[in-house]
Amino acid sequence: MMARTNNTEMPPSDALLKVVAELSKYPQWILLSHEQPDGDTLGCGSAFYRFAARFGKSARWMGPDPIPGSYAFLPGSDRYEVARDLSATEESLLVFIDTTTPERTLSVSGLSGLPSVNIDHHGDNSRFATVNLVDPHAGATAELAWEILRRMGGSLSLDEAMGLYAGLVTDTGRFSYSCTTPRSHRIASDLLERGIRPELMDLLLYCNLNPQALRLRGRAFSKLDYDPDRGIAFTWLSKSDFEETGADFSETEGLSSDLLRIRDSQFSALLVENNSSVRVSLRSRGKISAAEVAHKHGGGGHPNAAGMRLSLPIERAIDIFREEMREFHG
Ligand SMILES: [Mn+2]
Repeated sequence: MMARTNNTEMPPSDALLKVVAELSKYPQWILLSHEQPDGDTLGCGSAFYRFAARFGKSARWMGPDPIPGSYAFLPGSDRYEVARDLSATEESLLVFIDTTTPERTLSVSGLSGLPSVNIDHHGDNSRFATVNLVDPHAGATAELAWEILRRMGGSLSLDEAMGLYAGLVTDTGRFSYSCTTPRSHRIASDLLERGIRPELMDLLLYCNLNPQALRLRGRAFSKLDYDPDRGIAFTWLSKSDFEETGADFSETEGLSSDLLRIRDSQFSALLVENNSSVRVSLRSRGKISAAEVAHKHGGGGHPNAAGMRLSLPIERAIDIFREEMREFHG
């Protein structure tokens, strides 16, 4: 477990000040969220986007995949642009948000020659931008975004606070993961001072499922394969599970974490058939590194939560994964 030494009174890092200077210098920001966007990349994007308007900057907010319906409440999400590629100029600043590598968002032509900042908390971030603010001790990129915006413009508006709170709550697992620090709670406290109502945010973020989503979960739970000796939970969803329940792909969110609600469980894997590949979500309590398993298959993430995509038929992916799990040592 990482040391919980971060707090809001820490002196700002050079990288943080450089990001603030870059954002102040450029009149246009291009805010980039990652593929299959989550609450953190979208919440921060939303906060930066709304802040830009208040701060006299023009901004675009973009990503390769649409915003899931459950995050449509985020301020500015109606202006989000879905694109696969982008040609930018030197007049605008590219702002990569919560993005481990540039490949995780839309492809920017001539990226290496363009001004860019990279704001992230993934330890395996490839530090690809001209200025890199990568802090693996941050529970969410939203914590870094809060530090940046606070230094740029004093107190935050309620709209901006909403985005940051959404990022903070979702990436810390409602303040339950080991990445949650005193700093996470101090930032949450500040956001509550800005007018955030936690019960309302909980409704928006977590009480938004439809019956199809619950039926889909039922399918995944009923196929559960559990190894009590090593605490490994494993299940999968195939195309027919989606067709027969009417649920869609985004409705698997949170499912792999639910598998770890089994007493004494250590590790979970959820395989989901998606078009011609299989998306794998891994969750761990720490004995087995989810990131290590994901890296072996070209994926990435944190020790406690990681993922990858296998270009295999689902049946084959299940076999391979079962085999591999026999070799895991917790
Ligand atoms: Mn994040």
